[in-house]
Amino acid sequence: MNALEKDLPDAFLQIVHPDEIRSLFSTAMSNMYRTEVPQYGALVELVSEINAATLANDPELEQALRRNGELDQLGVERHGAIRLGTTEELFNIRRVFAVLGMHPVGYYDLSVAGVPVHSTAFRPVEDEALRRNPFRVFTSLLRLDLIEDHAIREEAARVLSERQIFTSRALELVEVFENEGGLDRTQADEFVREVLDTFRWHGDANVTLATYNKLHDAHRLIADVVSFRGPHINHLTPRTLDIDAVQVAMPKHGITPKAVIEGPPRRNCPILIRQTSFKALKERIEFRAANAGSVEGTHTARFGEIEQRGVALTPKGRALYDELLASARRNIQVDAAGAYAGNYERELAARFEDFPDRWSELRDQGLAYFRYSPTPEGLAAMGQEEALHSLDDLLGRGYLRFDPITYQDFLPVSAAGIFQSNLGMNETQNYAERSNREAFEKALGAKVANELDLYAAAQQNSITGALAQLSSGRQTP
Ligand code: OOG
Ligand code: NI
Repeated sequence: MNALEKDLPDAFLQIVHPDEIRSLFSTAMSNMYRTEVPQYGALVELVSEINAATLANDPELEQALRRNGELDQLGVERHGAIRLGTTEELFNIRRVFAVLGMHPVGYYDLSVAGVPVHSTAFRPVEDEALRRNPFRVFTSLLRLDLIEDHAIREEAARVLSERQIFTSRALELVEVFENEGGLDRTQADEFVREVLDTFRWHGDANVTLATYNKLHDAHRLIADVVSFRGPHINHLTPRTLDIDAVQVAMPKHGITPKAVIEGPPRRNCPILIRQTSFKALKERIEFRAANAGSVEGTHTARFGEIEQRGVALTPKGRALYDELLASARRNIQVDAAGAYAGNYERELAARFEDFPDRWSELRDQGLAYFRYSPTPEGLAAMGQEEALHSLDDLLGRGYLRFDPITYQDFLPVSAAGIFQSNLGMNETQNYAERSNREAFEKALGAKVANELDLYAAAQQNSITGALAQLSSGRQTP
């Protein structure tokens, strides 16, 4: 017990940190998904083999990950995705994720890609919390307002209004968290068990096969959200350090990946995020029968995905990324069956030759965010200098170094590609009505954070911290 803790009331001491509850939850979720979808387990093993080989071949990458505090968590790092049906579900999931130290960051409008949802990512936001466990959940809300058929909209809304996706104990514990400022050990363990239930797969549907088919014909996504008791986790995504190697190795392990990797091409300096997935599995479902008993059918929903994360881009870098990606996609479209995949990859690589591919260039041109830290030389020289110099000067003298800040978020075009692949969609039908961030935030009961602000703040904090370390013990001029 330290001096600070001595003065605190007993109850406070027993509170489990949200970062720890998140770790418990992420592990529990992974174990559950492993038993539910064995191919996920196979993919996790493949990724961990390839990560180990990549690190062994690239000591510089290993050092950078270590300095960023990302090495230890690499084996447990992942994101998941769920799709919700009602505004009330979104409101409550925000409260549930807050207990796990996860908050809504970013707004993604998927309607432009023909998927009737809008989304956010729940994730830790503080540097320290990200280092402890960066678990993220891409969370979508179905937009029934985009469905033209009035009868289907009504029916979907009615079915959804009858379900309760959280256990009453889970919601009680959320209230304890909100009122008391935390959960104790027993409550935290219980909370993880109760909340896990929300994300479980249900082999029995809420609706008859006829209703399912009707929903399915309107949009496969509506059937997936509406027909079940809860928002089953539809994938969990481990982080790989070499996505091309995993993509090539997948078929040898009996896993069939989608045709192309979403996001930027392979580069020396990875940017943003690259993702690929394997196709959703066809699973047996017991549908309700009109009178009594059940009728058997199938549903395709759950898949696997991997991601490789790179540096977070500034608004300027992101604009360049969006422009180059759009120009490649204008020229070559890949369909769900993978036609023209090779051409697309070549085109993408050619377009991205215009994107600087050295860390120093990315920094000098203000395209990416970096974390600054003092070098041993800088610390040794501490106090011997007359005055502190500019950032560039300190870098030039080798007193400071910089490492890329990892992108923690998602990309709308990539997310659309993942949706389309696992829903087996080909079309890019546009919904007339567009982005509706206000409605999303109203349902959520909070504003979503702007991810760019978070990266800018992380960079600035690192500069302030590094300069303080270099100058500690003497006056800053
Ligand atoms: C989510 C698809 C998007 C990602 O990583 O971009 C996604 C979903 O299919 O529900 O997971
Ligand atoms: Ni995903």
